Amino acid sequence: MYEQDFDILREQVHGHRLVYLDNAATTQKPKVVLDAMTEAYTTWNANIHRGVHHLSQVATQHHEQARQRVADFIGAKSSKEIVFTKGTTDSINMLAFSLGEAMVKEGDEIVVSYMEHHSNIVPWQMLCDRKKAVLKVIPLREDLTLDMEAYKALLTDKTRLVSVAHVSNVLGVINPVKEMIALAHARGILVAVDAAQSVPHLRVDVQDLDCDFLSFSAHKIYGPTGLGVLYGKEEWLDQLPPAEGGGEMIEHVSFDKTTYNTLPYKFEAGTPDFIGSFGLQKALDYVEMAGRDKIEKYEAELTVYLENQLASIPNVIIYAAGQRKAGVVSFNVEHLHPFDVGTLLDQQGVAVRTGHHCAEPLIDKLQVPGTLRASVAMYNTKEDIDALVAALKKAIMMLS
Ligand code: C6P
Repeated sequence: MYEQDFDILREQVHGHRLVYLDNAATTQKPKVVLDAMTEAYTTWNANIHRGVHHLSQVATQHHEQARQRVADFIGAKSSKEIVFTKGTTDSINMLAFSLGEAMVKEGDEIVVSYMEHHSNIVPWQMLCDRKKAVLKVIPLREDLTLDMEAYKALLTDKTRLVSVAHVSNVLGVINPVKEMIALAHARGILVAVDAAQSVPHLRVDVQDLDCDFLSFSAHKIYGPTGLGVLYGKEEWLDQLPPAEGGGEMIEHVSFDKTTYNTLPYKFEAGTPDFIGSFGLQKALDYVEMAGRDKIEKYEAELTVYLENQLASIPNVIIYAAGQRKAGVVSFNVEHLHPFDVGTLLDQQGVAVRTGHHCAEPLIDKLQVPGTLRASVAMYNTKEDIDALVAALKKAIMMLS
């Protein structure tokens, strides 16, 4: 559905219709988002929160409306809890620095899982190095879901924070974050959710989940690149120090003492991406207009169709087969290198991702050089999946 709103989907690649199945890496942008950003640059571009002049006030209004839009979209109590960042990676780095300064000391523990993206591993490793804290890892079961018994055992008096992906960018599996949050909270432990792969596919409500922090990227939900969101409960954001200094994040500056701005501005040093936030607002409007429940149901069906069609091809191995997934399926072909298969798919116009998907610990665990990963968005169709399957059969024939 809605493929007519995405001009890029009419492009040809190597003489074939583009079949874009790399949406977990980034989604394409609908015309309304592109037009809105052009309109912003051509009619009201001016720096925000700074000028008394008309354009600056219009731009400021749009940026703050976008913040409210994001708050409503993820069910935050207040727009003060929405910090604009450069993306999920930036959100998690900012949180790791800030929370580390305020709440982590030598010997404390941070818990992540085995299926995390590097963005939800490395910032915590860096924090642990800085503070002499310890990183603990939730293992996976045979079926590649989180070992919840092991998770419970990892929560101790030393645990300061759990940071976990809602949806794995490699396996597509949906982790039981609500249950994990309740278990952590029962011991007074904070939880951060990496929602980069869930917000685009599932109705995520931060108050329902009761997460303390949550991150996602605009570019994975039909919005522009270079913009992301860090949600934090007001009571925690209030207690954390800013991660970066500069304009915008201050109240008063003097060489004797600088005081910081109120929430969320104390976390937004420098000129924010106010054109990007307008694009994200339009992207979220677009998703809402299409119907979030309708999209979730459609993509869930498409993902099952994708997995079943791939599984019907001899020698195709599906990872976390049969698990409920959100838009992502990883697979390999026995005895074939994923790069070779991916290259032959590309030559037939089919875009999938190959490699370790920035989740090397998980890929090492699977004992493979990488996987092929197909990921769907609201504009993909069963015809796209059929095209992938036909191209894959041809690639296997050529390589065998
Ligand atoms: N995953 C993928 O192809 P950024 O790059 O900051 O927008 O998002 C980082 C990130 C964090 N967590 C998860 C679960 C992710 O999937 C990603 C981005 C892309 O899988 C690019 S590596």
